[in-house]
Amino acid sequence: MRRQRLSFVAAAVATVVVVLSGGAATGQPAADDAGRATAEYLVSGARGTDARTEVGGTGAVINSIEHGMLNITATPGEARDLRELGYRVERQEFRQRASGRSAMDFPRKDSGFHNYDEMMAEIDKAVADHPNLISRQVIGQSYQGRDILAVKISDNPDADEDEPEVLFTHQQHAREHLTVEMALYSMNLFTDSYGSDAKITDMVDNREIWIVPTMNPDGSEYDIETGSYRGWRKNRQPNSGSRHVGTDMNRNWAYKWGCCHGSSGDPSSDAYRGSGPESAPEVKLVADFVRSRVVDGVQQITAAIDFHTFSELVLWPYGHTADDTAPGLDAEDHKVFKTLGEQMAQTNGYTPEQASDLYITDGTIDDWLWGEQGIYSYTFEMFPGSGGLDGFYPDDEVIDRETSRNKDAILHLLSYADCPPRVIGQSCDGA
Ligand code: 0X9
Ligand code: CA
Ligand code: CA
Ligand code: CA
Ligand code: ZN
Repeated sequence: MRRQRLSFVAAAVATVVVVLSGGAATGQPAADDAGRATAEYLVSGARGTDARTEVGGTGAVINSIEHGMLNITATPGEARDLRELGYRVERQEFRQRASGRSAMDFPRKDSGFHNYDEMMAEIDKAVADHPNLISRQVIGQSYQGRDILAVKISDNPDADEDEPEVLFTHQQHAREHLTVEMALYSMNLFTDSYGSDAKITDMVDNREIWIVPTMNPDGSEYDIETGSYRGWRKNRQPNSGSRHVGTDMNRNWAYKWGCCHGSSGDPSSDAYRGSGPESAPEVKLVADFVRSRVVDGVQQITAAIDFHTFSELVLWPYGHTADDTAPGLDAEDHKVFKTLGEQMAQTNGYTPEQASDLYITDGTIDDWLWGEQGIYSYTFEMFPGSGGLDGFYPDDEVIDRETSRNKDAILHLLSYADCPPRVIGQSCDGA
């Protein structure tokens, strides 16, 4: 009791000192010393997809939708634009939890989450325990130089067998830490249950599973480094000509980049699309990795899930248009996406819908994976179903339940990876 109180006071004093010295040194508002150009707001009066797309069109990021109320993160300028459009915009106070713990790690009460080093250690251990089932490769470095991995799970993992390949990507958005736990869960599931669970054994034998456990290690470490969560979303790449740091990686992919008012051109925005497609090194290296899976002119990866939090959704392309079909996505493709998406949602209780039913986005990974690579790609928004910025920081007690919740969905996608159109009774022969 006594110890706890003392450490709390020490942490509070340390915080004050940091804020004061930072502000004095840079002459900038305290909010920016924490790296946050944006704040949390509640927006009312935005009912329906068109209104949400208008809200998103200002560059504000929509965190959740509840009874016509939107929880957003926005810059002061974006909040002003929204008020000018006639919306009611109310500032929310994002309460960060005190940690009583050293820097560069999660608060003690959330120690079940893995920081970057802990994630790497967990992967190294899995490789050491199951060298015949996992191999890991470094596919490049983040802006700040951290290794970004692709973990491959298959029997004969060091051989490139002629099997359908499936890609799981995680944590494009820094604060979506539960998605890293999702990656570690999948990795451990496929290796630990190999040989005892028939379905898993079958998938490991007959598929090649690629897991990129984090795409945004710099942002993730930045989000937790003070012991209090920052609510950070973007990467940590500086923007020339601006004091605002970071690109929203899920607006930076090279398919219809910046096409459709589904991202922002302002570096201060949380939905900043970057200076050009693939300008974020982390996006480019994962895109290069995906391109490297084209063998003899055929993309080996047939299906993919990009994991995010939160809202409990299964989303499919396109996000850049409200239409069900568009160039490159015909009625049949739509039916495959919808059928498989609804079946996966049946298993985890998420809500299935086209990505643009939420709001229009451009430059997202799923549009690129389908539009450029022909990969049946989904976005999963994990637990919780609703909430404000605190929705990004669930207690670590939920990790087991909310990662294993997706076991059947990922197995379902894997089982159709030989020919996703099979789900609507079509064959892929001679394709
Ligand atoms: O805005 C996003 O990138 C995703 N939501 S999040 O709260 N995790 O940031 C939703 C993307 C939806 N659109 C597509 N998947 N295309
Ligand atoms: Ca930890
Ligand atoms: Ca292969
Ligand atoms: Ca095999
Ligand atoms: Zn996200």
